[in-house]
Amino acid sequence: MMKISKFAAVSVLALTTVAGAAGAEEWRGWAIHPEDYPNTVAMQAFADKVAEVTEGRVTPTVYANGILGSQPDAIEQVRSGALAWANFNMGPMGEIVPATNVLSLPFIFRDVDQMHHAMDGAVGQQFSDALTEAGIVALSWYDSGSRSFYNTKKPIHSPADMEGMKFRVMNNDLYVQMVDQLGGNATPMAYGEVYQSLQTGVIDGAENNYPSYESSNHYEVAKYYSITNHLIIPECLCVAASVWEGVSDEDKVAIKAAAMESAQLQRQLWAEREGVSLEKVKASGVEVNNVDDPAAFQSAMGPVYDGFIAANPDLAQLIADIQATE
Ligand code: GTR
Repeated sequence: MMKISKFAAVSVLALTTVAGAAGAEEWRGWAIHPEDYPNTVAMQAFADKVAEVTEGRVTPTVYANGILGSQPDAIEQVRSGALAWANFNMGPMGEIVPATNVLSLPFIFRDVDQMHHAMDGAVGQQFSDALTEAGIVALSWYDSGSRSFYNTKKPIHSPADMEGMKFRVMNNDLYVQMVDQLGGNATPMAYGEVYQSLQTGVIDGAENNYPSYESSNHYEVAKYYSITNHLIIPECLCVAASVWEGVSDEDKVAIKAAAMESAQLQRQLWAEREGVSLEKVKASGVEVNNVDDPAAFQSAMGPVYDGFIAANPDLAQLIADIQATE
């Protein structure tokens, strides 16, 4: 089901769940990455497992490569129930579920381990609750490493090097503020448009983790990757709340277990892929550099935090909870 023509994908776009001949319910799933990407592989493993444990009552399918639309559009489609399930990054989710913006604050997590501890415990539950209220049920959390800046012009060593450069960011005003504070110019843009925009000079750079930088082929046109690790954003394996409500209690337990297993697999594949992607981009001539003073990037974020807390005083505790996580 993962290989599908654009025409076929579009023609089924409006159908969330389709009752099959034997009464099986098809769950159409949105995936932004290619078939061999850790997230997509883990989604397919989830799909296979769910079909097995529900004895075909639920048969999730995976539409890879963002063929069913951009991430902001897909989020809306899952909310409305037009799509049954997806793997979403929490970045573009902030515009819809304000609490998830906390996960888009630059340097909110010390490292990926801390992110896992937080998301797998009580903190993660708070985000799940906020998502459920917006019509999206997070069944488990995937890894997305940490994001750094890359560009077509030169290595970035300090924020001053970003002066005057135009960077694509995901759809969230916090990222615009982040790039502003670093001295660059931000352009929110869909993931699928970045390659061409880098190639034609519409933008000078973007930011992402190694696997996305590599699998999207952005490294072919933006040859400088500077390690800032400014964002560590978890991703969910999510189901439309309206679809989830229709599942029996027994199947819910089995599907939730399959989602936890899928997340374990994703994290393992992720760890492997990060190294593979880094080697691949380096071998192709990409210059990867450490920045001179990582703290200079972090301290520039003061106004972003101040503005955020002033506008969202109710989220200050959640920020504190994350910062207090081991
Ligand atoms: C990737 C993430 C995608 C998408 C993309 C982007 O790392 O897995 O869901 O958010 O980044 O930059 O748009």
